[in-house]
Amino acid sequence: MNTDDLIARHPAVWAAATNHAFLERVRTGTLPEPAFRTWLAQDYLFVGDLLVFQARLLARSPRPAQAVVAAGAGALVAELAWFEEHAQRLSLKLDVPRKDTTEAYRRLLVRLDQSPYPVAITALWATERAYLEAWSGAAPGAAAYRELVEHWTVPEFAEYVDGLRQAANAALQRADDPRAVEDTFLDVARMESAFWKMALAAGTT
Ligand code: HMH
Repeated sequence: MNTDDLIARHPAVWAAATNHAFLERVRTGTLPEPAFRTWLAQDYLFVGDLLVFQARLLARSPRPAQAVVAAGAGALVAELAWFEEHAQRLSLKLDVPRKDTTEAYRRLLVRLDQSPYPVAITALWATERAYLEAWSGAAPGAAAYRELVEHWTVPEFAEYVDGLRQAANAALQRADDPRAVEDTFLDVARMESAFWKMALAAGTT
């Protein structure tokens, strides 16, 4: 099994993770302001949680994967600063509680600390691959969101995701529990769609 197989075997779950009304509204400029603000604050919390997970993953990454995992962790640190700048511009508070979905995603990441390395690196790839596809579908995006869309559609981000794909596929050659890999892939994909749903719901209630 490799990363392509995971997506190919679960087209509906993957489509739900990467296409959502939230993104369509980013594309057309019809996203309610509270939905955007909720997404920004909750994704900031998520990125902090992802950094914790990724730092731990780096500690147990095999030598060939260290560069991509470390570079990604560094990029997440920069991304936190980027979120902080956006929040400041919008006078948005970032020290808000995690909503249920953000908390559930955090717990999934904590659980992955205990998972075999092939499961964890494949989950990281899936998380980032989902964002690349999701934002690519919203491109170029309405003027207000263009900078945001660009952040996850620049060639550097696509190259990073490809590096993760290679690291995951190298690990999957030796994965002794393909079922656990697949289950975790599905968990990540379902968290991704739940995250869009959570953000949009905040703007429509
Ligand atoms: C929910 N998934 C979510 N947020 C992100 N920022 C990424 C993936 C990519 O880092």
